[in-house]
This record gives sequence, C-alpha cells and structure tokens, in this order.
Amino acid sequence: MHLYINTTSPFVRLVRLAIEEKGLSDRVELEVVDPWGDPAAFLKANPAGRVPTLITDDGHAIAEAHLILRYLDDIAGPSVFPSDGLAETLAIAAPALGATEASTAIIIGRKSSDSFDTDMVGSKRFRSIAEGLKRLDANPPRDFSDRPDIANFAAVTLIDYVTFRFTDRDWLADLPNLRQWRDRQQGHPSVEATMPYI
Ligand SMILES: N[C@@H](CCC(=O)N[C@@H](CS)C(=O)NCC(=O)O)C(=O)O
Repeated sequence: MHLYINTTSPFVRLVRLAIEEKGLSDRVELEVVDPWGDPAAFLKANPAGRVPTLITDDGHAIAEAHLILRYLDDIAGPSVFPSDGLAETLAIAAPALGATEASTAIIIGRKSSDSFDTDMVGSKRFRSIAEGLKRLDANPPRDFSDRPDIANFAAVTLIDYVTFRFTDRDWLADLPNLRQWRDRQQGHPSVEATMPYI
C-alpha cells in the first residue's frame, strides 16, 4: 500500500496511529507530499488534493481519514472501532475530532485572511477547540496501553496538534485530568512514532 502524507496533518496521524497499532507499517510505503503543491500523481489519486490518501495494493485510491480507517480495520486488528463500548468510545472521540477539524480550519483559514482568528468563523473554531478539550478532560479516553481505539487516537492527535500549532497558549493549563492522561501516553510506541513535526 502507498500512503500520501505530510508530517503535520492530524488526519494523517489518525491513519498512521492505526497502521502502527495494527503492525502494518512494513506494508505501507509513506510518501510525503505538499498538498498545496498539487503533485500530479497525488491529485490523480485524490481530486480534493488532501492528505491522507491511501492507494491499496490492488490500486484503489481511498481518501478521507475515516474511510481509510474503515478499510484498515478490514485488513488487520485490533479494530479502531471496537464493538465493546462502541457508543461510549465514539462519544468521546466526536468532540476531539470536531476540535481537530476546527484546528485545521484555523490554520487553513489564515492562508486567506489575516483576521481569520477573530472573525465569526475563526472565533467559533477556537471555541470548538477549547470546549472539545474540556469534554475530554471531563471524560478522558482509555489509555493506549489498555486498548488503542478511535477515542485515544483522536484525543492524542488533538492535544498534540494544538500544542504544536498554537504555541501561544498552554491548552491543558486548566485541564488536569487531560494533562495526566497525555502524560501517561508518553513513550507509547505508536504515539512516539507519529508525532507531528516540520
Ligand atoms: N476530511 C479530510 C480532511 C483532510 C485534510 O483537510 N487534510 C489537510 C491537511 S491537515 C490537507 O490536505 N489540506 C490541503 C487542502 O485543504 O487543500 C480527512 O478526514 O482526511
């Protein structure tokens, strides 16, 4: 399999966490692309020009992180969406994923408008991040060592992305449960192998 990635995308990280946890890294070749540079082969695979995009061994191009996760679940365990406590797991993941989308919307919005952060859309996106983190603090996911699943993938991805992208604030300052939760994930192999960087 071939996976188009960049080194910062939280959507890529969700997929890479699954690849690591499923022990599939030897079967997936990673190619770093600049999604804003419109490389031809990448655009052919994903007309939206976004990472992550997976090319399966039989040549199917699958974009959208959640669709890729669904496909990877079909290939190897453990499931990203385990049936034991599924609704509870998804309910923890949802605000984290919403806040992650809000975070990338801000980063992308800043490309078009210097005042994005403070306009109506930007303000709501910042609120989504703060509220999503608060929900996670009130109800943290399981530790990776207990069970890897979409809830802890989403939580670690969100925390690390906002820490990496918005360095002017300590997002976990008033969220002691979440800070402790993140501290406990430190050193977990899939978490360390997929940290964002420039
Ligand atoms: N809904 C998509 C979002 C993917 C996405 O927005 N990727 C960003 C990087 S974080 C990207 O490639 N952006 C380029 C663009 O928006 O044109 C998914 O879940 O995979």
